[in-house]
Amino acid sequence: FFFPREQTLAVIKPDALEEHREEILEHIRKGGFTISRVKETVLSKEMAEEFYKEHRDKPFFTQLVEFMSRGPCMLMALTKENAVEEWRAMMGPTDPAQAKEVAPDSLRARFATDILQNCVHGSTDRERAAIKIHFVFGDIRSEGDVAGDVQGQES
Ligand code: DGI
Repeated sequence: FFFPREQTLAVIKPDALEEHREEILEHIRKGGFTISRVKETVLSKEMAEEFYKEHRDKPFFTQLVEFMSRGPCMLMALTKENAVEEWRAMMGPTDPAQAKEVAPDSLRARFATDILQNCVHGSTDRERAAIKIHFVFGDIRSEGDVAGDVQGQES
């Protein structure tokens, strides 16, 4: 039978990919997410600007783009029931200082450097998740993608 499952776009950012890749991937698996698509790449400045374009008027936009394009990111489509909300919960609040207060087990509490270099990204709603998954993976399987468990996405 068809069991609808939700997808979100998750990113392990350059600060964390170097140091905490295995621990974060372990959290993702233990949290019951399926990694349906994955791509490891260095974002160009242009891609980072497009990815975070809703923040283009913020004072930290230039820093954010520099940081996101400074080294390899791991970009993933995560599939699970209620994936958007559950991945945001696993990430914790944007600022790791706040994360340590309110969500000490979250990824940002444990692995983020500061409010800018905060180790992971996750979509805030289903519509944005769909847009970002399309932006990152498009319709064509590119090199570096793996075929994962895509149960629940078909028909
Ligand atoms: O969805 P989030 O990543 O939790 O947060 P967001 O969409 O408000 O911001 C996107 C990213 O921009 C965030 O992960 C890190 C950076 N950022 C957000 N607020 C600040 C910030 N960077 C600095 N330097 N200062 C901020 O206040």
